[in-house]
Amino acid sequence: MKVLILCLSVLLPALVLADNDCAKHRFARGECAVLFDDSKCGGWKYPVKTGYHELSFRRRNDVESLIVKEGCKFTGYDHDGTTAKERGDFVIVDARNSRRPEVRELKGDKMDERISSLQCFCEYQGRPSFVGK
Ligand SMILES: [Ca+2]
Ligand SMILES: [Ca+2]
Repeated sequence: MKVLILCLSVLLPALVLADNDCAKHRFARGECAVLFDDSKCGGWKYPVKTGYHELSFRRRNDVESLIVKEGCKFTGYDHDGTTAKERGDFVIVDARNSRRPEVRELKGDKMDERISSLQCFCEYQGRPSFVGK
């Protein structure tokens, strides 16, 4: 029993912390989004900068959750490719109108563990956007 209590007192705070990991990330300059191996921002963590990127063999078809910086828009694609058609299915997380990073769990989404390439860009913040000009 004593061992069990000891285990719980060690494990419980760790679980609570893991749950909050998504909100805790501080974006470095130029970072647009962060990809995670597991749900709730668990497992390996891979920050991506703005632009188009193809994931390495180790990271492709493995992303289960991600966060997108406020003011930015993320698109994750099923395949590598130079055209949208080649890249196939995709998932969009649009945080351009957000004041906080947008957390997305991919569980239940068709793109769960399927992202192989991605595109991410940010708009300037604190300025009016001229969408539709
Ligand atoms: Ca995974
Ligand atoms: Ca894929």
